[in-house]
Amino acid sequence: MTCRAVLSIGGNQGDSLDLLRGAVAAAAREGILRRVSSVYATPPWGGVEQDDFLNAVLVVDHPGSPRDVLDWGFARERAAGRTREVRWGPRSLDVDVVSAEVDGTPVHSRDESLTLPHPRAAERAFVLVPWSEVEPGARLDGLALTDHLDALDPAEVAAVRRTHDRLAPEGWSR
Ligand code: PH2
Ligand code: MG
Ligand code: MG
Repeated sequence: MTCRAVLSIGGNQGDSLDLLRGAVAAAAREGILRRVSSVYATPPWGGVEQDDFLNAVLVVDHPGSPRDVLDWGFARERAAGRTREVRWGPRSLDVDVVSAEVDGTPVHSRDESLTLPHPRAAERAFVLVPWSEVEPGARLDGLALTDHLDALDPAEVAAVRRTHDRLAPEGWSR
């Protein structure tokens, strides 16, 4: 089984850039990394007052199932010292599976521990903007990412600011 997954990574506690780089380095080392977006500075989404986040999107080709990709993300979160937190509150590293394909077929899952596609991805400029950078032609719930972006408040989209930091390790090639 090969699972191609789109992962949203982000955090706002500790050295966020370093923690994002750690997750990307692990994916590169394991040979599963296919695409990495720029790093974006993003206002907190979800109504909890907290610091801005750094966010990015990765595309991976994992040799296992979507559940294995989720577990891979949990392992990265643990490596970043993640503890259980307030829902939508501050965290050191969050790795979310946004969408997945198994052997080229899109996965739809209503499992409460892994809902695919991610039920809130379409509302989150911090996911859609970096995702459209690395997969401009991607679709989510039958619509192009650009259509989802057009449906959001333009101020929310504009508040997702691309930085000049790079996540991929020196010399990485897919
Ligand atoms: N993650 C959340 C809640 N709110 N806001 C931004 N900007 N970026 C995030 O990654 C984020 C959030 C819960 O996972
Ligand atoms: Mg999340
Ligand atoms: Mg999460």
